Amino acid sequence: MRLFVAVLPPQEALDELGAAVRPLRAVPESDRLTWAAPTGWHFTLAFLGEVDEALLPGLEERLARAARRHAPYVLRLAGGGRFGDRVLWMGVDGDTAALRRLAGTVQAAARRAGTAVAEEQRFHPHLTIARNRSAVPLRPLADRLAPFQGREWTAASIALVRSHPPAPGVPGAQPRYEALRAWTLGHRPGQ
Ligand code: 2AM
Repeated sequence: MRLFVAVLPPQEALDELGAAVRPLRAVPESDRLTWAAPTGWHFTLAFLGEVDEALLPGLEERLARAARRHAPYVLRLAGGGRFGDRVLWMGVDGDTAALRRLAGTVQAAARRAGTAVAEEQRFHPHLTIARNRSAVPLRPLADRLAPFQGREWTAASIALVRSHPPAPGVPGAQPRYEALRAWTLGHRPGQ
């Protein structure tokens, strides 16, 4: 199964972003982009790719341990941007050093559990808003999202998410994300 570990922003933060993104959908030609469903918006900490089901118990144990070693930290959605003309995204502000450390721990945990976790050259936390396979320029959209500053929220958990691939041959079809498990940061049972 195709898995990744993510930070899932709270609904209020996603609603604010939704309100900022909605007007962009009215920009001419924006219907040629593939807009990620807001219900699946997330920040990926580690992309694990295809994982053998047999590795799941060990992976879950190591992710639980990784979560226990980190304290909750404060983030806000802020500063939209783009990867060339391929991806339109929202960035993150606040204790990004804590986010980066958490991503490092989660990636190491996934590696030790035997998954082929993607080696990050440079961790670039981003929440994908739209993907682009057309010639529509993303710059005007990214420029409109660049000043966005959402409210602060406390990131207090990590989630193991399964990505169900989209139906083949359906243009614009999207993967469906299913959160399998979540672990609270710094949480120790019985304390
Ligand atoms: P993206 O949004 O930039 O595409 C589920 O696919 C999540 O894993 C998405 O956040 C996606 O990032 C990320 N992802 C997919 N393939 C990846 C890869 N090869 N390396 C790193 N992250 C990947």
